[in-house]
Amino acid sequence: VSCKEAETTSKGSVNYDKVREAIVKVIEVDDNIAPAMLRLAWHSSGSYDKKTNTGGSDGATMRFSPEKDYAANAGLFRARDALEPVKKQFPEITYADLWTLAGAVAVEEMGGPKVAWRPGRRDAVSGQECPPDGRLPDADKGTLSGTVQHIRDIFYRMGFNDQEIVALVGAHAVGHTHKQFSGYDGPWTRAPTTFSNELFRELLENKWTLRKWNGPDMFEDPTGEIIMLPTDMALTWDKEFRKYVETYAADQDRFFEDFAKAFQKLEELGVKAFQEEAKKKRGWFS
Ligand code: DDH
Repeated sequence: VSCKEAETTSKGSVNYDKVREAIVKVIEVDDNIAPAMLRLAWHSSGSYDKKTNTGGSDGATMRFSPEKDYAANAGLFRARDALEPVKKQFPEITYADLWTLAGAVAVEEMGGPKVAWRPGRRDAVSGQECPPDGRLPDADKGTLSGTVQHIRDIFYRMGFNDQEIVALVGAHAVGHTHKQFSGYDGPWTRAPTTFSNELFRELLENKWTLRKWNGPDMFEDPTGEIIMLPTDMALTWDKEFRKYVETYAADQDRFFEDFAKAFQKLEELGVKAFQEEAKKKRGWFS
């Protein structure tokens, strides 16, 4: 079986507005699932490598081992499982389209910007196409310079610049870290189901200290109620990153606009159908 034949693509007449409504219903049952959906979309897309044009949301390979068992993806079964009834209800949509659409819908439902989204991703049929482990960022590389360099290595590999990196990490305004999944513990903001520029404001407005505990190094505010990962703090310690932290802390509209663009780009990295369409548009093959 050739690669082409082994793939499945969203067929014909999926009513994507109806799929959106079904995703919203899932979020209405438990709004803590929205941040997990956003993270599922990010982790399925963020495995992209520009040089080899591999990884990314196309294929929805996180359904398979080894990718679903990578440490970075711990806990994402919550979002995958929550979306399973939607897939059952609309069997023609691919998982790859469903997961990325759910990311966009989650952002919107939490009060964030509208993220442009289009269908066309295919589903792989086995784990053979899984990207290698290690393509998603670690939250800590031991030193400030090592951590800053790591963030750039990971996101430049996907094709992002410093401004886009800071905008994307603004997603940590929502959701929690979970001791049982990542070893970290707590939310970044006091409104973890509201998409806003609050991550940037909290980063700049608090005095952050290392939490004294026997878990991994992380930072907490004076109340100990909200937290930052070393990679989040690094955005304020690096001069280039900090510029954008300050811009977004002062201007939520600008953050929303830049996040929506960067997130759409993230969700479309490496999608073969979109790449072919872009080539045709350039006229080389017509
Ligand atoms: Fe993240 N993230 N993330 N993150 N992330 C975690 C949770 C969530 C890093 C590490 C962690 C992005 C970037 C980074 C979300 C969205 C995004 C957790 C906790 C860790 C650890 C997981 C757990 O315990 O359940 C690191 C490191 C980076 C980095 O850039 C260096 C980006 C770019 C996004 C995005 O969406 C664009 C969301 C949402 C969550 C909350 C999930 C939940 O279940 O709640």
